[in-house]
Parts: sequence; structure tokens; C-alpha cells
Amino acid sequence: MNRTRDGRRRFLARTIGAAGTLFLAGCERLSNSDWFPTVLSAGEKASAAVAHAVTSRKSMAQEFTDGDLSPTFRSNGTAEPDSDAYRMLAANGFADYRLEVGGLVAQPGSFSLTDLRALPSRTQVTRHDCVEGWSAIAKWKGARLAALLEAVRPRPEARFVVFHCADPMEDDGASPYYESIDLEDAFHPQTILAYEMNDAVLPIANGAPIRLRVERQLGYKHAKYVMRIELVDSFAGIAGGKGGYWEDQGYQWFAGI
Ligand SMILES: Nc1nc2c(c(=O)[nH]1)N[C@H]1C(S)=C(S)[C@@H](COP(=O)(O)O)O[C@H]1N2
Ligand SMILES: [Mo]
Repeated sequence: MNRTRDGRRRFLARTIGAAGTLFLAGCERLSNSDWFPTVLSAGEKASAAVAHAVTSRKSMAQEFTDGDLSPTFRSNGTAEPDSDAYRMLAANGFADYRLEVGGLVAQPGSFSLTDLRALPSRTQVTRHDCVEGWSAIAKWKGARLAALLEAVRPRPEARFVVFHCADPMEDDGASPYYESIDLEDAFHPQTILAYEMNDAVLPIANGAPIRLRVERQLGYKHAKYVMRIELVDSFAGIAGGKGGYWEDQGYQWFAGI
């Protein structure tokens, strides 16, 4: 059975149901609002938009099988961080790598690759979509971010998880690549800190030793070379303040479904 299609049908049914209820509940009032005529006239596209607004983001990104793996999966953006600290870690097979996790957490921590490999993991075959116009399917294995967060215990004020990367960016040497997601995406089962790609150790070109996979979001959200994770309640004071390297240059912060 096609779970994706079933899910979508259920979700549309719920939407139409919700719209119908609203219609019956307040025809007069709604017909005067700006959005209501648009919803009624624009058909399925509008239904999908409303569906997004009225359903939670618990859905799973589509998963594939080994037979669907792309013959090659390119490297995009940084292919090897231009930093002495990173080169030293890489020279030693990342034995000295420590992922620092702090900010708005009760129990800040420092995790070696061995620690991360000991956390509950997930393996998934998914499609990566880059806004530059390419997609590719790969298999990823990594620690569930939810498990890591449970270990450090986010404080009630925490709203976002920020990923600070090892690669300094050309046009702004002082501010490395960074990205962020909200707690809903952070605790989603398909959100992992990947240390394997296609059944092999994650290559440097694709983010070694650790890269984020946040499967319901576009490629630029999938931070490579993650060195530090910070829980915050806002992006004020972090680089350009928009929650990510590309967001600081005008890309959408929410790049998902
Ligand atoms: N640290 C870091 N993460 C990054 C990037 C980058 O340049 N540096 N590029 C992003 C973009 S735009 C994409 S499409 C993917 C590319 O991942 P890949 O190199 O495994 O193809 O990583 C994302 N994460
Ligand atoms: Mo991308």
C-alpha cells in the first residue's frame, strides 16, 4: 500500500472537513475575511496550503530502498573545511573530535564519535533536494538527535537547535557555516546526526565526521562538519541573526513541507 498517498488523502479529507466546519460555523464572518475567497477558489493548491496550516508536522519524509540509491552523490558547498583545527582532527581519523552541546540545556555535554555511535541510531534511504537544482538518493545512518537532546535535557525556554560547523565561509571568514531547526524537527524520528553514508564512514566531502539529516527540509539545512550544537530561544547575536548562513543572505528559514 502507498502510505504517502494514503496519508495525503487523509490529510486532505481532514482539511476539507475543517474548512467545511468553519464554513458552517461562520459564513457571514468568513466571507468578509481576506483569505476565505482564495481558499474557496484556488482548488487543490489552496487545500494543500490549508492542510499544512491545520495539520502538525509529524509526517515522515519519503523513504526509498537500496535499489534506488543514486550512482553518485555529489558534494556541494564546502568539500573540505579550510581550517587548521579541522585538518588536525581529520589527520587523526577524528579520534579527538568532540561534539559540544550547550546553550539552554540542563546538562551541557561533550560527545566523542564513540559516544555518538553508542546512542540510539536510525538508518534511512532518502532524497536530498538542493535548491541549486539537483537531487540525489543516499542511505544515511546516524544518532537520533532526539536521543542526544534527551541526554542534555533542553530547558523549557529552548526553542531552536543551532548547528555550528567547521567551515569558515569565503566571503565572511569570521563566521562559519551554521544552520538551525526548531524543536519539532529536532525531535522528529528522521532527524539524525549522520556518521555513515551508503554503508561507509561519512566522507569528508559530505560532512565528516558528523552531518545533520533533517529529511523534510531542503539541502542547505543539512549542516555538514557539525562541531557544536547550541540550544537557544532566539537567533539574536548569532552571525546575521536569521538562523543560518544562507538565511542571513535571504533564503527561507523554514525550507520544508
Ligand atoms: N557546513 C556546511 N554544510 C552544508 C553546506 C556547506 O557548504 N557547509 N552546503 C549545504 C548545501 S547547499 C547542500 S545542498 C548540502 C550538500 O551536501 P553534500 O555535500 O553531501 O552534497 O550540504 C549543506 N550543508
Ligand atoms: Mo544546496
